[in-house]
Amino acid sequence: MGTRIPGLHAGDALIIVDVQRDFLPGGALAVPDGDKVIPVLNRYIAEFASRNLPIYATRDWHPANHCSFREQGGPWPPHCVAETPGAEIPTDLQLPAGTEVISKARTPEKDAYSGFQGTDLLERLRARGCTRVFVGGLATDYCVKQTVLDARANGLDVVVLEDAIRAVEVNPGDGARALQEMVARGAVVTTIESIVT
Ligand code: VGL
Ligand code: ZN
Repeated sequence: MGTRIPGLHAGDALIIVDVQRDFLPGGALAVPDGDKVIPVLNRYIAEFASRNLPIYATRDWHPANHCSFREQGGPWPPHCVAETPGAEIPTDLQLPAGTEVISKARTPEKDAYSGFQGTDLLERLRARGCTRVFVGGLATDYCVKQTVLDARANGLDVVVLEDAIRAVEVNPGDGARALQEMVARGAVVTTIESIVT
């Protein structure tokens, strides 16, 4: 159950992490039930958009020879190669005009699970006066987790959208452990029912 949180207000932002074709069923690195986050995220998007609150969408945007790919000795099959269909954000995710897309892990040598790593996401949030971020997307145990932990490390209040995240679960329980870690670092957990009144 989500903690009851105050209503949305100025200073809040929505961060949608890595909802991309390769992380959805049928994709190169499919997250189990990854597609289930989309209708729920669309509800969060509608709430933020109707209040003119900023929305950010991060995306994995790898070169074809990225270090996280198995061919290069990394842990993952090739996925989210920049400019390919697998890297696309599916059109059924209803991102409004004005959504800011943040591309990450764009160089061969470095991986970046966090939307803050090697990007200007923090500067963009500060420029818009954002002090609290609501985070959902894929995957709970990798990019969602690292984005949340970095947001906390940067002094932002964080609300994790428990009903709009799914885990890879390389090891069973990784998703639950990741959520515990986020909460231990001060993130609050919520669901859409706590926001839509
Ligand atoms: C991710 C594995 C590899 C993620 C990205 O978005 O969670 N996971 N690259
Ligand atoms: Zn990746």
